[in-house]
Amino acid sequence: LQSLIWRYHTHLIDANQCCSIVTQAICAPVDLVWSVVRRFDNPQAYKHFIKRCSMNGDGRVGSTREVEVVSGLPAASSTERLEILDEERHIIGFRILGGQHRLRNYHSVTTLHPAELNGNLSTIVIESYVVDIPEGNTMDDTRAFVDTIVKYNLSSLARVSELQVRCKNEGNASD
Ligand code: A8S
Repeated sequence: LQSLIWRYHTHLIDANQCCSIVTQAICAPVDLVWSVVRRFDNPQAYKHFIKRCSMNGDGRVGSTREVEVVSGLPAASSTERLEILDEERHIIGFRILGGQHRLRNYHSVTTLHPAELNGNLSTIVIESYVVDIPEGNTMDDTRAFVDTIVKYNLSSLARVSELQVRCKNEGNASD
């Protein structure tokens, strides 16, 4: 685990950039969480700030997606490129290429790690990112803004995944 974190969540950054790391525990098995996270074409399954998404490509590295953001945010759209998708080690990463928003050169890596919480098969999610500090903003402002979005996304991911576990268990009970 330590070497995975070192390898995928250590970033070289410029003086005008900031980075951060957010973690989330989820009471659902890693394969279930991965089935949600791996869908580069369907981020709105748990990223609730995203209204619509259309993908260009076959879903492999190099594919791009065009996302439309819900109203009320200082953003409208984003063009994003899949940079890494490791199905065995449960790693996904993307980079923002452009769009109507202020997060230039944003890139993030998300890794899933199997765990056991209170005797349940569970998942630890680690997500780190790098982004340019927009002109007129401080590092602290930028980190606070992006951390809020990432934390919200990961807590939604927990909710969505845990709901699926419950549905499955209920299904088994009635078999
Ligand atoms: C992600 C992470 C982020 C998405 C941000 C940080 C974004 O979709 C939103 C607001 C913005 O200002 C930028 O994993 C952008 O999606 C919700 C449109 C990129």
